[in-house]
Formats: sequence, structure tokens, C-alpha cells
Amino acid sequence: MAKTKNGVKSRIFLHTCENNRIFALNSDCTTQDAIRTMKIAFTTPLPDEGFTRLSQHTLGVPIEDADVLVSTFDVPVRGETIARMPHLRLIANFGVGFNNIDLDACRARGIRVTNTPDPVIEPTAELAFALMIGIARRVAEFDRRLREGTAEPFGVMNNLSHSLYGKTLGIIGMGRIGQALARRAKACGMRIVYHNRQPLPAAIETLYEARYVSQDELLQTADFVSLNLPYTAEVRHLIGKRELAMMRPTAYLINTARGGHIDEAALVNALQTRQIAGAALDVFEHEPAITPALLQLDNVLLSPHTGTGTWEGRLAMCENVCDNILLFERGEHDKMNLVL
Ligand code: 8YV
Repeated sequence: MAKTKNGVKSRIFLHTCENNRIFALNSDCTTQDAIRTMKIAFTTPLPDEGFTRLSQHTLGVPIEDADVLVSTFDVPVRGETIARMPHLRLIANFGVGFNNIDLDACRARGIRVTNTPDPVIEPTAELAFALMIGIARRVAEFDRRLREGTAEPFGVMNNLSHSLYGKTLGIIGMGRIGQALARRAKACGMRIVYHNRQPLPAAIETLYEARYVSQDELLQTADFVSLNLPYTAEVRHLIGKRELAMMRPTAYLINTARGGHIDEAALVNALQTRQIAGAALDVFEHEPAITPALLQLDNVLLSPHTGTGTWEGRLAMCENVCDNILLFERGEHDKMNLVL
């Protein structure tokens, strides 16, 4: 057990899933409740206090018995898992991205799928911004070098880095996370260009002083390129050899979306040859494995898929999952965050 800052008790077992094992959450529910209410299984244990609103339900049942599955990004819900769940009616994903779920298998069975788009916006934008500052100002590298005793001596022309102020941020995927990042970047004196499937309404562009450009123009002109778009098979390797070659040698690539957006082998090459200045990555193509060459490079800042991983974010995501389950139970499907 651990305590949060505000004293709330919680079990922390995020990131503990191994071999797609299905974990159970503790429950005080009686058997009688279980007969009357929906049975909910979890692919990964989540903080108990986030689910008190579901206490009349049976939480943490074996997946074979579940009506509802709460899933997370790190445990794929494949067709074979769904086939083991004859009663399954809803997958309530804990996270905005749902590429962990086999939607075709859900569609075939009429299983509904929800996600948590709202609470992930600010923490993810925050981490993207932290990564931008971190890589450009060499924050983690300086810390590491000082601890290792490999730092350059203090001095006016030593330990130089690059400013964000006055630079151009190119956002690929100007949805709500992209816009939350734009808000932060604008406040720090950055110019913003973006690429989306469609340009945003003029009022939103004006708000962020953001200019719509083609993806190629964005790659050619931005000092920082941030990926903030959802992952689907069509955008696998959106950033590969060709795209990296278009980027400026002084540019940084930031990814808080999904690892599959980037051809990691091509990125390693671009970083080793200094074709681009650096990369800051919260997500990885072969997650949780990290391409070993990335670990050797100083012009890379790494983070363990923790864009939404704040206490505040996690508890708000739990609330969002509970809302979706309770709305489903009441048949208020139009109010749920339905993705299917
Ligand atoms: C979450 C995420 O940590 O929301 C998402 O899509 O990728 C993550 O940042 C994760 O989904 C929690 O399950």
C-alpha cells in the first residue's frame, strides 16, 4: 500500500502485468450482490478508491464470468481473450488510445467499447512539454553527467543547450491534447504550426495563433515536431526514413502518442548520424522493450509511457471509467465515451 499526497490509500500495481495475466481487484461485495449486478474484470489492477462508486457490483471476477472488462494500454485484449468471455457486453478502456483492443472481434459480438478522452488531455500535454524542455535544455543529461562525474566543467561556453522561446513547434494531430500542448507552447513564446486530417475552425487557430500546413512543410520547418495523434494501422511508421530526412538537423522529435507512429530503426539512424538534433520519447515501437541503441544516445530523452501517469490523472481516469460503466448499465449510451 502507498499513500498519495492527500493521504488517500491505494495499491499501486500499474505496470505490473506480466504475460497478459489477468489480475483481480479486491472486492467486499457479497454473493447476493454479484447475482444482481454486473460483474467487472480488470486486465490490470487499478487503485481501489477509484472504483468505490461501483461497490454494488462484483469487482475483480475471473474474466470468464465478466459482463464488463476494464482494459489498459499495456495488456492487449485480443480475439482469443474476448472468445473466453461469453457474457462480455462492455470493454471500458482505461485510457484514450484503444489500439490495445481487437475492435473487429468486439463488433462481431456487439460488444460496446468506451475510452477516457477527457482526463488524459492535460497530463499528456504536460509531459509532452516537459519532454520538449528536457531534451532541448539537456536536463536529464546534465543531471546524469553530474552524478557520473562526466560533466563538462562549469563555464560560460560549456554545457550549452537550446531555447524553446521563439522557436516553431509543429504539432501533428491537433486534437485536444495537441491543443493543450499548443496553449503551453504559446505561453512560452513559441510559434505553432500544425497538421491534421482537416484544418481547425478559424476561431481555434486564432486562439493558439496556429497555422495549418501540410505534413511535409511541418517537418521541413518546425524546430520541434510533436506527435499527438491516435494510433491506427494507417499511421504506422508515419515518421520513417523519408520524414526524418525532411526534418531540420537542429530539430527535435517528441512522441507521447504511440510508439508505432515512428520507425524506430530509422530514428536510431537519424539520431546517430545527427540528421536530427534529438528525440524525446514516452512511447516505443516494441514497448515495453526499448531499442537498445536508444539507451546509448545522449540526444535522446526517455520516459516509460507515463503521459497520463499522475495521481490526479489516474484517479480522474478511474472516475471516467466508472461513469462509462454506470451509464452503460442505465442504458444511457449517448452519454458514454463510446468508441464502438
Ligand atoms: C495511459 C495512454 O497511461 O490514455 C492513453 O491512451 O496511452 C496512456 O497514457 C494508459 O492508457 C493507461 O491505461
